[in-house]
Amino acid sequence: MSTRKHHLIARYAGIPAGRDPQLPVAAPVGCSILRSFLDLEAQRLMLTAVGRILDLAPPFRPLMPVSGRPFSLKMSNAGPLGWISDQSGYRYEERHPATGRHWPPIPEVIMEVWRKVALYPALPEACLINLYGPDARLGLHQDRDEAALAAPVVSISLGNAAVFRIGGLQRSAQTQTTRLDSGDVVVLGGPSRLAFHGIDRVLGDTSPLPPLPGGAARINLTLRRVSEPAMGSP
Ligand code: MD3
Ligand code: FE
Repeated sequence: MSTRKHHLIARYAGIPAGRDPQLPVAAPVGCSILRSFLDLEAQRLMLTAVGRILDLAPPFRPLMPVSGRPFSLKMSNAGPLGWISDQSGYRYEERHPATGRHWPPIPEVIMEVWRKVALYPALPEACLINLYGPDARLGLHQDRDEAALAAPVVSISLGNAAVFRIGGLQRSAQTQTTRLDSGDVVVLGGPSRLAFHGIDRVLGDTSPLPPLPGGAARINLTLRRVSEPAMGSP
């Protein structure tokens, strides 16, 4: 059986998915790294779709709540809800902060990844698009602005590789790093859903793809279910 299939079955059964061979320490249960999940053709299709989203919903630089310090990366979103951050806080909004328009829909090529790996009975409402320049990073944080914490977060990496850091459920827990390459998909379900994580750095000249939209060195998509699905809804 392929490693990929093994991870999915283990997660579905609610048992630990074995140690990822590239992680020195066991990752939090529910974290599955599906390396090379997308082939080059699928990655190119996805990039085209992301380019269209960015034409309609241009990348913006979020600000840290309170301090107003800018993030080193830029963001945009697709879907009925988009995640934004400014001096008044983090939240999901139906509209782009600069254009005032609704976010474009999540493209089918991206939805398809969720259907294959999320094993969750509702579709994602937000596709957050993180655009990294060569020197951008993302500090250690938890993703907990979603009511639907039983839904996994699904991450898709495109472009240059990056050093991904993951820890435990408390900021003080031990952390470890692994490399995420273009085409890798990470599923963060179960206990790992609330694990602290971040991106230490982008690794130059590691992209197998043509230049990325928005001039980014790396793009990460995260698919998120935000609201609890209504009982019995598909
Ligand atoms: C672990 N993005 O958008 S993706 C984020 O590569 C975010 O841009 C990073 O962290 C990136 O919030 C990391 C992998 C990832 C995504 C969501 C998670 C790991 C996660 C949620 C919970 C635990
Ligand atoms: Fe995150």
